[in-house]
Amino acid sequence: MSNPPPRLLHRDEPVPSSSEKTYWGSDAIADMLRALRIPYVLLNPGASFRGLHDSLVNHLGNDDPQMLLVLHEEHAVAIAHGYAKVAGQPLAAILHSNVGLMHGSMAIFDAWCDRVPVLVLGATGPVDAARRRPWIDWLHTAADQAALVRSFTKWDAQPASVKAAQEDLLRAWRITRTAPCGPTYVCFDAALQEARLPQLPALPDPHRYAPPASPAPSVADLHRAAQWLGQARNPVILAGRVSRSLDGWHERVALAERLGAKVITDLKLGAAYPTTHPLHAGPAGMFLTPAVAAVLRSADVVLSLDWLDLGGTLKQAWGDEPVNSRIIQVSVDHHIHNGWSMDHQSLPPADCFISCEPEAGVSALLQALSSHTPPQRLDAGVVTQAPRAVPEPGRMRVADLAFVLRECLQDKQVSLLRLPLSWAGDLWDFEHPLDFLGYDGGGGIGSGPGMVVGAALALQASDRLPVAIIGDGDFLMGVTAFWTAANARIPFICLVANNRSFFNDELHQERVAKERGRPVENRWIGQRIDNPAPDLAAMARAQGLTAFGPVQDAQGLREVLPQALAAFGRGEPVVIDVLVQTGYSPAMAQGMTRSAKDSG
Ligand SMILES: Cc1ncc(C[n+]2csc(CCOP(=O)(O)OP(=O)(O)O)c2C)c(N)n1
Ligand SMILES: [Mg+2]
Repeated sequence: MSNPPPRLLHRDEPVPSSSEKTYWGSDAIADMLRALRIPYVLLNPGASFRGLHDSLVNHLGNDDPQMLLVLHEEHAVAIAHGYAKVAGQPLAAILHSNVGLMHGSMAIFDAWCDRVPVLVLGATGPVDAARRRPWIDWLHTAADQAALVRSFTKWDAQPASVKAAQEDLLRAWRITRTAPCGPTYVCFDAALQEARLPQLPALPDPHRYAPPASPAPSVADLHRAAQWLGQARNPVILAGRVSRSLDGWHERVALAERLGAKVITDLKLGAAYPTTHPLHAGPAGMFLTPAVAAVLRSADVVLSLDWLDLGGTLKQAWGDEPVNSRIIQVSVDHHIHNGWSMDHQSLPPADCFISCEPEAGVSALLQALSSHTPPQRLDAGVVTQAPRAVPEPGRMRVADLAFVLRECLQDKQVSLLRLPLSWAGDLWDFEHPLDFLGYDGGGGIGSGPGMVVGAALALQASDRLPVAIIGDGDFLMGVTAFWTAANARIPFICLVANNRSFFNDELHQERVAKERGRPVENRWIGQRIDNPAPDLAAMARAQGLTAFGPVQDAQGLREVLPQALAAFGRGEPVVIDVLVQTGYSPAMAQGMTRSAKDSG
């Protein structure tokens, strides 16, 4: 197990409890959480888990794990999600019954779609109806609470004894961390939490319940894939859902170089390949740009490293024509697919399906191809990052925002925790797996602020500067997540690309209006966040953050950034409201608004 991160700057310290002689069911549950070395527990309080709450404060002293209070359950899970994107390890989010779980459900879906581990814990009013308090305990109880989230969690349980609760926590902890990772849910009966125990049970040793390592590729599949790749004239690697490991990063580069393969990356996912490398096929997007689609279409062999939506991506390149290249798929994602959630995306062809995690697959392929001579095509036909225009006075596009950020932060190791939908892949270079963390998995607006807080929390142990850029719609839906950062002193710099609109949907209305021959000028109605324009900096300040803005132009941003960095240096979370012009990259606008009848 990895070491827990260093302590936060601020922890609410309880007065010590008198030396304890009596123990409770929830003490044993809390002990198990400590044994699992869960460093932080995110929660919004609720009577259904008041027993566990007491155990965390008075039995464990609010230490290992430390509580982080959130103002909305969605943020509890989103913070754990952001943390897991960096650390690869789960935090616990405790959600009150049934309403807290309902509040948290969108964020659980996001974590599920993003394949990150989160230990979601919850509670129910006493399962024994005779023990329920009138009225409220009945509202706290459902016959099958986990049914609310079962379709997008990997496993759930409602243990009936303390021993079973400990075992269920171990199982949830193992399953959530086994690839494909995803949230698990354990629901504790209020009566079990509040039952007096004659003594604390012995704790199982978590080391004996660790998740299995990635399965190794089958020898026959590996041999076939290596042969195809070795003989390919135009191999292309789709670098998809990979880990934040630096070794894995270097091995992907080594494999691409050995094969002379071009590499395509995806802006929905964390950095997977150096965008400055000559074999990077061109700026990433949430959809392929025409230039990158052409690179893919030229492939005679495609190696997908758990690419998100391989089927849909092949369709972007080949349209309705048959995919005439050999497809090698390296993924364990099929293990998580179910009949409810379509986040498995369309069914891709796989001429060779290697069932293992991408890192293990790449290592094995490198070995299998160790005597392969790299072809002389390292710089052939490469699409480089677009030239970056200097901002003009009085204008602020998202590209200008990116330009000024690069200019002012070039000497720092920046981790981009999040980017807005209006971002284009050529605005920033990624040269390390922590340079960019990707999107939210499920497309849930409002997830941004919580995930920013969680990712910044995980990065506290590093030298990195956590910077996020989020949409104003995302900010407004999730802004109270920032209070937790102020309360716990988790520093970051978050810029809001504020176009005063849910602009993505303006594009949809424009598309529909065009199709129907109706006035596109009306696309803004029911979309614009204006009249009055919310004061975003004031909203951030109201959460206890340091905030600047609205910044109107590049010069304004240049003036504010040093102050933001100084505040960050003092350990403060910072928001900068930047007014930007509306606009998406053409590939994004087209990809987002296409209709079912469009082919390709
Ligand atoms: C919870 C939720 N509600 C609504 C949507 C639909 N939706 C997708 S993008 C978007 C607009 C987001 O606005 P903003 O963050 O400001 O980004 P912009 O499109 O303006 O760049 C909305 C409302 C969603 N994805 N999630
Ligand atoms: Mg917006």
